[in-house]
Amino acid sequence: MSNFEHLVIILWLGLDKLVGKIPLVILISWCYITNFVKTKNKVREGQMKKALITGITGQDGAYIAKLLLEKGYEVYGTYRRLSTPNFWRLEYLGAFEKVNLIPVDLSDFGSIVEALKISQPDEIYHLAAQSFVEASFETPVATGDVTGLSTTRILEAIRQVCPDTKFYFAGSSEMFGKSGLLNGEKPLSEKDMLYPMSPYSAAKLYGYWITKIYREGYGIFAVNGILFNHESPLRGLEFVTRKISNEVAKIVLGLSKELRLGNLDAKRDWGYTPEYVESMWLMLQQKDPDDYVIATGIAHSVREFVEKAFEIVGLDWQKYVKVDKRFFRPLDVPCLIGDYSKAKEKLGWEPKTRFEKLVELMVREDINRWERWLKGERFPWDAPNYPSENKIITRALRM
Ligand code: NAP
Ligand code: G4F
Repeated sequence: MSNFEHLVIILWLGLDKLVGKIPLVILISWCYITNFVKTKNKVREGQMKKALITGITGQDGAYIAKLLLEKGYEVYGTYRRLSTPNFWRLEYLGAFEKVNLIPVDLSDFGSIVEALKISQPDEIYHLAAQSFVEASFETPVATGDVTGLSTTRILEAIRQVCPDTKFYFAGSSEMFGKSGLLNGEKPLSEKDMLYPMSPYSAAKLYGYWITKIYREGYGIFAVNGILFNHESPLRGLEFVTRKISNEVAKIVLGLSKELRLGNLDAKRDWGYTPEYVESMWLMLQQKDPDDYVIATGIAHSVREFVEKAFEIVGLDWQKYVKVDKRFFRPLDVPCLIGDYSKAKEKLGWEPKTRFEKLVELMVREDINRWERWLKGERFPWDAPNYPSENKIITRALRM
């Protein structure tokens, strides 16, 4: 509804006592119907922008789907067939019913081409990836394929089918790898050296370069977002921040007794995901394609995250946290801090949510979910179905 229509309803509410409820009901229905017709007409007239999101079931995919819907886009998402559907994040954000879903296997070029023909997107956000760094040591070849090579499949499909479509590649601060250490823990910018330390980041580096090659070689509007770690209550449970917030919630409610972690000294620059997906959209609204670092400029150690999370619930972390060999990696990036000054200058983008607030909102949301669960409420959410990590035999354990 337009602002004018809202205003009319508010004024009418004032008159409600005088004229009775029936005209009000008619007016509201009329507003919704005209709004629905307007939206349909926009699609028909081609005014509404269309976006295709790969990895729409993931953390970033769900948040950007919501953002684009709010901006009036017609949103399409690709997903892979799983034996159990995995749309809980979209449901959680109220976006599930509003997006169009296309089954795609990223190793299958034909299914990618088909998705482009169906959606005819103005913008593609390529977010699908094997995104867990630890798992990339377990499955380096598959990670290379989905996280790296699938980027070429999509770019090649764009080149053949819809060369005017704008393309976003989800690059990563992991690509800096050892550069963070060599840089003396100074914030890393677009100009710093990329020195990957995992099969995941080597695959991302490939995706980053192929994105530049299609931009420079074929004139495709293709950008690299070099995003530092970003977190939220929709973060996967295997990532350290959500693992901590979820386990702290369970401990404080008496559902768990300990939290087992790996390298507590690693430092990361953690931001809040809803703000980070806005930067992806901004990158595709610029006149020219370019690459941007997105970060907060401040890093904290895993230990600091743990301390803060336990402090929020008034517990002493040292009584609950155990260091466990299984969560160490063959190689681990010691420190990542980002310099987002280019994004600030060119995109007008800045982080808003700081570390303390981020930890707090994650812990509070996990407590809220487990409290509801204890009361017997069931709602879309990952944690109760997650296997105990004791059952998972990681590479570190086998070494
Ligand atoms: P996420 O929650 O793990 O989501 C990953 C998405 O990729 C999910 O939709 C997942 O589908 C899909 N996917 C995984 N393997 C696939 C495969 N073999 N075939 C098709 N789809 C597959 O990751 P995220 O945090 O949203 O991150 C989004 C992107 O940004 C990723 O490319 C990630 O590498 C990159 N990135 C993330 C961060 C961060 O801090 N979050 C920072 C820098 C870059 P299922 O739901 O079916 O598993
Ligand atoms: O939360 P993490 O698994 O994230 P990581 O490896 O930094 O990767 C994430 O951010 C990247 C951007 O830099 C993305 F590209 C990538 O897709 C992903 O989203 O681990 C963070 C740190 C690591 O140093 C890890 O060794 O936490 C350390 N850590 C310590 N104990 C642990 C644990 N990580 C996990 N996952 N689980 C632990 O028990």
